[in-house]
Amino acid sequence: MKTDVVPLVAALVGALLPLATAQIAYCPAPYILIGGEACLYIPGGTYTWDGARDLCHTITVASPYSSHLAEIESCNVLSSLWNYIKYKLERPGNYWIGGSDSGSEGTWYWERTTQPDVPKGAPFWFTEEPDGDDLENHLVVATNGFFADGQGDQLYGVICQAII
Ligand SMILES: [Ca+2]
Repeated sequence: MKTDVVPLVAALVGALLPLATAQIAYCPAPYILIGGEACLYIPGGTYTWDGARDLCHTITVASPYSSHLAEIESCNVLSSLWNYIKYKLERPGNYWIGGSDSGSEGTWYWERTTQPDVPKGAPFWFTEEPDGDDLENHLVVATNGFFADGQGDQLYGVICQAII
């Protein structure tokens, strides 16, 4: 009996694992799969945060995806993204993503959903970030690979995400 149970358990684990880890197998062009979980694209050029948001919205992708500033909620995606930017693209720098606390100081939300689901604290945010109070209300993946708050009129790179 025991010998029959082991393959059954293995089959069940194999069937459930993709659901548990939210793996994505395919991303619509020009997006690429980062960390096995997120479809991200990094256009060239630098933009204000508003300009970055508008740029992502103009990228046409196949249904059911749509394009937005990136919503990074996974440590795996953040570290994989930073390795991609630094070692593959070789373009380390500051990059806008889709978070803001412009509506309510200290409450960080995603611009697409207006939900306060932006991760808080370590290991996403760098030590003592966010530190800009009312002067810095938009979310940056900074040169050190961690979240920071930035002034929305600064010109930074852009990370877009294709989201279902
Ligand atoms: Ca702020």
